[in-house]
Amino acid sequence: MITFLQHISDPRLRETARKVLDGERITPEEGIILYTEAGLPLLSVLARAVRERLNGNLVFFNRNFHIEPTNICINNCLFCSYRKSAGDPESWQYSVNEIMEIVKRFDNVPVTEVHITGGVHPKRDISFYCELLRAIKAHRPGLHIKAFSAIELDFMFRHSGLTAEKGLEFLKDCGLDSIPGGGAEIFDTGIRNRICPGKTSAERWLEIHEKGHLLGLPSNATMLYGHVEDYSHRIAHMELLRQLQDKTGGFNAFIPLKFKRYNNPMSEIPEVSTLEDMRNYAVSRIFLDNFRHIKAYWPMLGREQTRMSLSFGADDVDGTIEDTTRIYSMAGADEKNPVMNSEELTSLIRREGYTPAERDSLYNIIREY
Ligand code: V47
Repeated sequence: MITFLQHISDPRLRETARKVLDGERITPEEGIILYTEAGLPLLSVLARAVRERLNGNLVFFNRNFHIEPTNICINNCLFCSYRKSAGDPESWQYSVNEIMEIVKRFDNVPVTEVHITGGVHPKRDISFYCELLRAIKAHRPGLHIKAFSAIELDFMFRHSGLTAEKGLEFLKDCGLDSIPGGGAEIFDTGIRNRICPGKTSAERWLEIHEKGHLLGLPSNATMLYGHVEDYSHRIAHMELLRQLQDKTGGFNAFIPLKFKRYNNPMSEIPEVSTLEDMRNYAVSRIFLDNFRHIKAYWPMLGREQTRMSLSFGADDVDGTIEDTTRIYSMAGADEKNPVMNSEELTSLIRREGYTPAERDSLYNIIREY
């Protein structure tokens, strides 16, 4: 290993690489050095060392489907290709019965998780969402419900005058099992005001996740990158997540989300390259040393890029999805019909030399392939 490090001429980069290989935490400044000074081959070596320490040779996936109850939203995020106003012919708002019809389509499919998230509907309150959770649990008690981003939750709680703690306790009692990672975007206030003015603040996002963790509701965390932010904003975002994870240990996975430019008001911004995506996977894998899992969300990335991400620290490829999400297809994702069965997922993972492991929502292994 000493010989390998000797080939790195920049002393700051060499010291950063040494720390990573020795299992030491790197500082935010060292995170920036990795983004700006490290070549992709070095990043791949370092990220794979970290992923191997945490997950051996395993790459995880689950069997899941998504429900997007509505695309009507009080927010007007500039990166969003999906939001519509009430009354727009392209808007939708499913009733509890209509959502249950979707759930029932999977009655004979061995899915273990439903992921529910959508727009922040101005007229729906927490009792609507509780009724939905209860209906799903009554129909299929074993299905894990990962639902409602901190943005949707913030609105529900404010609307009904509940604290985050009380609101989460209530939803947990209705059947909520965990919280997805959406709505984090970039925590920096200046960037947030530019890309999603008026949206729930970073502090509130973090508060809701912290309260969830303390109540036994694990969650994920996302980062929307590749638009107007720079590396310092990405590192500051991950530093806040790393600090919260040190406190609670409640995050399951970190999910970098690449900004997709079609059909939204930020379309003039070019998308970053695949090489930049790989750089970002690797730095997040290395920096977030207390997150066990880094998820490459294949409906957004595309199959080939997902394969590549496994060499840059990703150890989770999300799930089978079953063609049930529109957030990315409407924003110009390569995957127009996001559906991959478990055979396709496992062969994608195997082709990169890893061992596929089907997991449940808490990363317990259901089956190794
Ligand atoms: O918060 C919206 C992003 C997120 C665009 O927890 C966009 O397992 C890129 O959070 N280009 C919602 N990104 C999706 C999400 C998610 C996805 C997969 C798994 C999990 C999980 C969570 O989608 C939003 C926003 O950051 N997004 N529009 C766009 N044009």
